[in-house]
Amino acid sequence: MEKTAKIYIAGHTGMVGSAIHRKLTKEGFSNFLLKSVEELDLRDQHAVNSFFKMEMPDYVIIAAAKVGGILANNTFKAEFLYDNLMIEANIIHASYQSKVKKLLFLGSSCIYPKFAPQPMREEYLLTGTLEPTNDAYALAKIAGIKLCETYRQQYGCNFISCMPTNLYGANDNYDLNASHVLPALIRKFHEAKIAGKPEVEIWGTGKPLREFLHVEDLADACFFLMENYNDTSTINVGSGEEISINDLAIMVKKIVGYEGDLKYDSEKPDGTPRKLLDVSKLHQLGWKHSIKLEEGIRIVYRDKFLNTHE
Ligand code: GFB
Repeated sequence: MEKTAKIYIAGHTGMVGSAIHRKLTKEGFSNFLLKSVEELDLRDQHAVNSFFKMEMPDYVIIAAAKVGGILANNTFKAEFLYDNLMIEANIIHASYQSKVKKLLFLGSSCIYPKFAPQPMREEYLLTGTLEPTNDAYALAKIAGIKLCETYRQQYGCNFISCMPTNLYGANDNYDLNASHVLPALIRKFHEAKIAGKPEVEIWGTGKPLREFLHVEDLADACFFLMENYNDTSTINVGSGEEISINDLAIMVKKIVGYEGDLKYDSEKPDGTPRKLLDVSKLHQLGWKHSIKLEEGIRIVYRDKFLNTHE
């Protein structure tokens, strides 16, 4: 990308979009198009088309999405499907119409089948049934991948997609009913420590395995892909390392300095048993993550709850 290029980051106020904005700024880009939800409702096709016609961005990164943890995904399926379908379809079609030079669409590792062989390779897409707690979100994200593929095949658009694993970092959501597991655990342990509570509730059995990537690493990977990747197939972005929810809880407990017990609530869903991305394709291209999980959690905890910089 040329340093003067006009770059539209959809979703720049969210955890992912804001990290991408910081990364590109650090790389010397400054000609950004940024619109808040109040300024531009991405579900509104007419508004999106007018915005693209007027602004004519050179590059587009779709980090806007309705996202959430296992409970939100399982409860608000209609919004997770509708909002995400509308956002991506409107932006991708408008990008084609206004001849955007390159577009990056971000999906999620939940697009792969629930019982896909592990680690999950890109070609396992659409080879089996989805995990029911997030099938609506996954279907929307699969549609986004296919939009990039089909606009490339039919119209020659340079639209790529990448599938990040579970993310964490600055600007995460800490609402316990909507958040992902990591911010939830950090908040629960911190509040229990302050209140002197004897135990902290962990959802499910603690047995599922998850992979985590710091959002600064994801932003770095997105820039790398904008510079180096132009293929039809989606590409996984992860650390390639997994941890059980139980071990994660023990790690967060130690970092926060909480001394009470863990109490598992098996009434809450576990979700998919294992979700590890095969990141060999990205590694072969020359990109690897750099923030280790324990270090990343320490940074997040310090910045969000301690307000001290060691
Ligand atoms: O992060 P999470 O909500 O989403 O949950 P998924 C991961 C695991 O942590 C599940 C357990 O097994 C949860 O039951 N868990 C334990 C908790 N305690 C808690 C807690 O206090 N809060 C939460 N949220 N979980 C999401 C998908 O799946 O992953 C999305 O729903 C998306 O579609 C996202 O793909 C990346 O990893 O299960």
